[in-house]
Amino acid sequence: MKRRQVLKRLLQTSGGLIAASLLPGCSSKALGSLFPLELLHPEAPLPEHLLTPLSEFYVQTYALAPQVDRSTWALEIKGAVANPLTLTFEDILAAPQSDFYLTMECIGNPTGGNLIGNAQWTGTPLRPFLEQAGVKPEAVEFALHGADWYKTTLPVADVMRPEVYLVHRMNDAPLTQAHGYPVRIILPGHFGQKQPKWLVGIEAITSTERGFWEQLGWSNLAEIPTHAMLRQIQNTRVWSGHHRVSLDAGGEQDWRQGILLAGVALDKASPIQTIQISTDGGGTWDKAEQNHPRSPHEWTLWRYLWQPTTPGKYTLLARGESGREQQPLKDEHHKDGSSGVLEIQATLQS
Ligand SMILES: Nc1nc2c(c(=O)[nH]1)N[C@H]1C(S)=C(S)[C@@H](COP(=O)(O)O)O[C@H]1N2
Ligand SMILES: [Mo]
Repeated sequence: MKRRQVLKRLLQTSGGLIAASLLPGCSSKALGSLFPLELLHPEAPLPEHLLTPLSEFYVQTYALAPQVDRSTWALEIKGAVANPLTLTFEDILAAPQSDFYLTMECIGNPTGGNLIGNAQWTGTPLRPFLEQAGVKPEAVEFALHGADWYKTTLPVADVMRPEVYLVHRMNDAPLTQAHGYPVRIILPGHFGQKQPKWLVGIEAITSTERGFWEQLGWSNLAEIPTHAMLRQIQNTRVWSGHHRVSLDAGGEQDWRQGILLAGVALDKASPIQTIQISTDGGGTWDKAEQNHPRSPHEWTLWRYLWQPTTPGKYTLLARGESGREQQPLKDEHHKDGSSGVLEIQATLQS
């Protein structure tokens, strides 16, 4: 069977939603297939963007989500600054607005896990406000504060980057309470813990401090390593390092018709150059097809058509490479974010 026919067949047999795959301690929402397979039609290029619907976007909050009133909300820029500022929501709206795509991931996401989502965000750059406030030379870091008393810190230069935004919309709707209504900060290149929701304070500090998660041992910079994740095998959402799939011969999901593997890859700043796929536990590797998002902060989408000929047990791996680094096979430091290659066991029935 030709590649085109194979993919057509996959499209015909995988319309429905699959049952929920749950992470311990994670929200118990039913998850559909990551890639709507219509988007994988061989005649269509890989989509440019794949947005995570809000209904599937993970929520990670250490305490209860505070209820913040937009009309009384204020953001204080304070500490070691020449002119402390208090910004209202109207001040944020009056500044120039733009949209951008960015993938948010929790540092505690196990490789392949569901604590990751891609959204379109709307807001305004933070930098002009910091310039207006006049950061004093003795400032070394900013402490970022949420209305729930969440705190995290980053070096001054990192927070002064022009790509750091105050955002108030996500996927073209106002931020929901769970995602930080009315305003959160986005610091590209860092895991989610560096992006406080319900942002109420930006404080220039003159000695280094550690934030909430950082005091518990999680990485202080929390930069996103180069990592590719296999997320979907045919219409099954893959979600853990111990995931096993079994595929039948014959019937609707006949593996002899070809098996579609698909996933995402991300790095803190460098475009993903290749995603290598192995179906023999790392013995041989083959390049996946991928898209090339304009922003390195949006996940790269990839797919690979695997055409095995013999039944048996296989170990599937996906390994990403950016201009910066090649993804390690094993995780070294779990509290720096999971970066090791996910091993998926696939059994092909005879
Ligand atoms: N104020 C506040 N901001 C926060 C958190 C929090 O608990 N409180 N959790 C952080 C963590 S650990 C992550 S991974 C992201 C998750 O963002 P999301 O819930 O919008 O997906 O928010 C970050 N911002
Ligand atoms: Mo997180």
